[in-house]
Amino acid sequence: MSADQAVPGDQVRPWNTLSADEKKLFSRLCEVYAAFSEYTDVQIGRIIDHLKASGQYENTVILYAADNGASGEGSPNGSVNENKFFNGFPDELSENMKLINELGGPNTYEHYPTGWAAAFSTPFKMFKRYSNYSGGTSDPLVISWPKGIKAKGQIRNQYHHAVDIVPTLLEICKVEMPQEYRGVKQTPLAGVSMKYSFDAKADDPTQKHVQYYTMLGTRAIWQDGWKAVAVHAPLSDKGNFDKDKWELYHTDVDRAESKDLAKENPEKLEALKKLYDEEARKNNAYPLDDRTATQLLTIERPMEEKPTDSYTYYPHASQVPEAVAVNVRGKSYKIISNVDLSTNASGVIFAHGSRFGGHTLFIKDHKLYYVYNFLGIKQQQLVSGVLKPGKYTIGVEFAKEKAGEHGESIGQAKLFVNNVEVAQSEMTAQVGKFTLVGDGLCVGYDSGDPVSKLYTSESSKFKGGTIHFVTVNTGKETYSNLAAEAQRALSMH
Ligand SMILES: [Ca+2]
Repeated sequence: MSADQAVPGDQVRPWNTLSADEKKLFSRLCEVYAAFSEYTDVQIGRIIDHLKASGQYENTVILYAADNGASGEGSPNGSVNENKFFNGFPDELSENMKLINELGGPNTYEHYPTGWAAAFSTPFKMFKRYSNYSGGTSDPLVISWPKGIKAKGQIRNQYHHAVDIVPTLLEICKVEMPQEYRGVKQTPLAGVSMKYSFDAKADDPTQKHVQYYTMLGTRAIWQDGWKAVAVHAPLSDKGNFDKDKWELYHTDVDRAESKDLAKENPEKLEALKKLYDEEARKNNAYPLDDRTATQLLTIERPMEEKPTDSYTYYPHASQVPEAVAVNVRGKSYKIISNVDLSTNASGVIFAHGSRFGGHTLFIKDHKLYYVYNFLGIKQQQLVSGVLKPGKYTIGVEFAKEKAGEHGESIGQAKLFVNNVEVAQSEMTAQVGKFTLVGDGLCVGYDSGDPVSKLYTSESSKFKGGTIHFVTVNTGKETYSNLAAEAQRALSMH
């Protein structure tokens, strides 16, 4: 991919340019992935064993495939925390080296470097997210159905796509796709059945004629053995789709898409570009969207309730999923809580996230702590003096001052007890989410994985007192005014 299109995070570092330490780290990341694949395979074997033992194996259709090409989300140096990718924050080799002996364990959320993704996708170009090239989309598909398929251990080369799986299953089951279900008109199936291939020869012609591809700003179209590809990197935020250069491949004879024939066949290319537009309109593929991962993941979603800059949470409730919790990403914010501490008060007052990123306000050894865990890289900590038993208004203020080199928030954090500042420090905060899924916002405990190493899941449960509420405010009101209001509420209890 040309330099003006390429994305730095998707670059591959050539093996012969790596240091001995780097080779050791990169090898280990790959070994852990291999172990994960083997483990997964063994677990699927258990399902097969059960199907055999229960007499269901012969008449069960099993389709075995990955969901895309090898993943290139591990950065050129590999990652010990994939959430860095989703925060637009690069991996540091020295940080990763520190964790080499922990890879594959609970302390890492690892991902192998882009070089392995390129190697695993060979002979195809690029990797996951690049829907334009086969390295992003091609996977082996194994189909097993002992009662219905005579052939055993054979290969079929007919061109097909994941959208062809449902039509295949419907044909096997002799079921017709309803045009309407419970009064709702159904979107017509995009694919064609692959069932004919069970009895076909390896190189018999495919019964598929057209397939479009699109994802994250990338696009391509295949028709009867030819494929047109727009050269555009996913998540690149470069836009200008009308200026994309197109390539042309004769996939019937060049399955690896290695020889660009655009210059020799300009008419063919133009016809395929036109066909892409038709298929994209038919399949709702527009608009093309190449916004970055951080941009996509931090889109404000429409909500039922009116927009507000103040959220109040109470104890004894389920965790609140990040998508509907207060959004402090890239902003200044205040957290204020009224608590009643007895002699042995301890545990989490407020927490959101995990060891891979999050923030938490808690009591330990009679002191108030605020820890902001920036992407698992650094645990930034503010701590008070000893708090005697009693009623308190406690809280934190983070005032964002600027954006750092990678867009992260940099500012001052202050810890307060009864509206008096007890600690202050510079702090770096995330602009992306704390987690992709799970580990929501909690009051009175830290769900799933703990944000701070200073407590465990078990000891995170608040005891020895009462949490009245926790308010998170992202508005303009000063900390002092909000705390004064909370203190008045506390005096009435
Ligand atoms: Ca958690």
